[in-house]
Amino acid sequence: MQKKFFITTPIYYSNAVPHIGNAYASFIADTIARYSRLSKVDTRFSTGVDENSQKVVESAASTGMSVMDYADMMAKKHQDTWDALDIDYSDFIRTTESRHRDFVQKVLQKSFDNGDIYEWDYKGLYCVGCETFKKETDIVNGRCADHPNRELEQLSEKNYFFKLSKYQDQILEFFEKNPDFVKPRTRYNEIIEFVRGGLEDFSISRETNKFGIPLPFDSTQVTYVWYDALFNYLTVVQDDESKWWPADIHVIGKDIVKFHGIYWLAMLWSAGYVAPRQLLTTGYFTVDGQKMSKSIGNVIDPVAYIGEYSRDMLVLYLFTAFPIGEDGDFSQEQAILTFNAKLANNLGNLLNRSIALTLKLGWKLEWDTLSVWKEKIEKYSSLMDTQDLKWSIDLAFEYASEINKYVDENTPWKFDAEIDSDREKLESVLFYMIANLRKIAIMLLPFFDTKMRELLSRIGVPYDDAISLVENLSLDPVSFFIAEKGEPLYMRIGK
Ligand code: ME8
Repeated sequence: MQKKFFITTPIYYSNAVPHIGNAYASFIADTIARYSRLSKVDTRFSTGVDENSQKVVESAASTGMSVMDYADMMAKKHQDTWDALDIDYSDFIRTTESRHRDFVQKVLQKSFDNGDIYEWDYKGLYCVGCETFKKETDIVNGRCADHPNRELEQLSEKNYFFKLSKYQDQILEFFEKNPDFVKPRTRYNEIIEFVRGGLEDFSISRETNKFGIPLPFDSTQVTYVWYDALFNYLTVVQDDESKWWPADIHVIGKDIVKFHGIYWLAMLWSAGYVAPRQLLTTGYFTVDGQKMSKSIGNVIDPVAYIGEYSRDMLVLYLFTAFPIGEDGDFSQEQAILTFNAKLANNLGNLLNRSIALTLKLGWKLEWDTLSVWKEKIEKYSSLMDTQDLKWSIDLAFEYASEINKYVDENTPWKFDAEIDSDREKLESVLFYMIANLRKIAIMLLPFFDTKMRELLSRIGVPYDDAISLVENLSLDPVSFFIAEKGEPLYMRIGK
């Protein structure tokens, strides 16, 4: 069997430019995809924009542009954002593309032909914010609990419905057989509980909306945005579906786990496809203790943020502040403290010390034995293989602290390079420092690619892209050289 890995982000609504919450999901997928590529696995990583939404139609109207002109402009802004953030995706999908329309019409027809889609006159309260019908229990003071600034719309129209209820038992059985399908476990349990409560068929078309994919069996209706959006994950791999499907990981926020854990499975089975392998569900974070919102004015633009600080600072903080799956808070003060403590001081210090001592000895260092940190390598790769990114990063920085501590205890600056016995001790301490620094940099490569490659080349052991990351980690080079002192790798922020 061919070894491949296919990971996706949600496709983001294109009525606004991506904010830091969207960037969070993309950084996670990007890091996992980079690790997979560095592990020499054939990797595909897709992202894109969700365009057939009423929100996009409304935003276009407010700018006075045509919907398509607006969608073109916004798709470009999304792509520019991901490029600026160095998100190394392989596919970018727009749901207005003809390849997507053709594919969605094909799967709709399949489900229609096998009797899973039927017509019904429907009345209900619709929230454009969520792009779903709301039940009485979801409504607070006449408004959707998640979008209190929007009026709910009373819709009464002919709709086509998808027989979700038919799949209830199959979904439960699938969950029982696949205990790791949804991570973290709390979300997995939530879905099971929801499904046990009973599944209702849902509407998959709109009569009044004009922007969207026409149903192949009734062109007076357009496809419900969530039905079309989920299928983006299959549209992107139409060039070689049998190789890439099922997707290995869908990275999604906790807000959309029901769509992916319930609707998506039934829609796939109905159209003759197998389920994806895993949903990696992220928590939501607040900014300085408050929900991100335009009215509060605390929505962080990730591009402006990395312009002022750096991508590495943003990734470091987003990944270490809270583990994937948990809710957290983005505190600007903590972001700076974390950056200074871990990248500028801990790692930066180890590099500075290694360089300074090597220069004292001469630029080249050779050694032939080294106690290998085997258990650290094993722990690191098992954490990366289970996408525990926080613990992997933390492990690398704990490792750096240990090496700094070792240096403090061995006081290599006290040795006199002119005395033979001292020189030998100095060489041994230095070799140990640099050999381990090299391993730390390799562990951090999927997170901070550019700077870690720079670090490795500054200690004279560039990364060997012909072999896997773990092989690079396990090999111990016999020589290092440091030609010059250079600028600090990371400049401390503030005093
Ligand atoms: O839901 N904290 O798109 P969307 C963490 N188009 N993550 C956050 C966040 C926060 N405060 N806010 C948003 C859609 N996110 C649909 C998806 S997929 C077939 C269709 C992230 O633009 C989180 O990953 O509203 C969430 O799922 C995603 O942004 C929603 O982006």
